[in-house]
Amino acid sequence: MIPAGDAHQALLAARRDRQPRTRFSTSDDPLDAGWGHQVQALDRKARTAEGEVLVGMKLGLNSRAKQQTMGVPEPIVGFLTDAMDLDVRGAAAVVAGTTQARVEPEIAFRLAVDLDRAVPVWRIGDLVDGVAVALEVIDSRFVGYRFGLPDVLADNTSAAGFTVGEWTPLRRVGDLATAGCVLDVDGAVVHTAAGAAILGHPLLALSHLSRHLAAQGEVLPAGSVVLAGALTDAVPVRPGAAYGVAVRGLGSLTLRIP
Ligand code: 0L1
Repeated sequence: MIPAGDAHQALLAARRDRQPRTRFSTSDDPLDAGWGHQVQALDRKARTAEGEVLVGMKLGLNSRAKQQTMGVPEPIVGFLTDAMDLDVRGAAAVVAGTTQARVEPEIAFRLAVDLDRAVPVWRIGDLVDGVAVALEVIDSRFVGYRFGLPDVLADNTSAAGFTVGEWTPLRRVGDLATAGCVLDVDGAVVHTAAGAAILGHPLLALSHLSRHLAAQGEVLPAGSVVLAGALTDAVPVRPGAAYGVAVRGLGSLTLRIP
């Protein structure tokens, strides 16, 4: 088994040199999710030591569309820092550091309280102080996005960048499960979905996250952003293109790539 520290260094090199690599897990050495989390924790420690600030968490592979496309049948959790915020850092800077970037439509939640325990589904709404439409830029450090569960966890769930629209209080948003989502590129619709694509209801992503954090003994502070996971398959990033997402009740958002 490749030691977690060596895998972390290899992923750093892949990111720095913009040179995707082959996956670590093989049929002879399948690795496991615990190993993936260990590598991800090393990445997070290194980034915060360099001054990046943790601003939230992201869930991935919450929709059947994404699970089937990526061949990983369960949700995954990664972290977000201020350096990934496209509005802080600028889309040009984030995209310049990627090699095979893709964009996907998301629903974002803002935490009203510290998330410090596993929260039952019927109390999840109490955790949320705002909901927004969002776009995530992902960039796998594995050639052609070919990875297994431990690999994608080690690679911080392919996180590269994100942007969030206007926050709306949860009580003013209708049923998120039936909210329609439209993703367009340069005005042409490429994917559609409903909120239920995310685990049956986007709020269940928060429930999943609360159990994950409780298992890790970790607290996510009030004010943090949570990306609930892509509603549809991702689309490749092209220089000069504009990516638009609209979700009923949450409004719309456009990301322009220079
Ligand atoms: O590279 C990937 O597709 C893994 C991250 C998935 C992000 C998501 O499903 O929201």
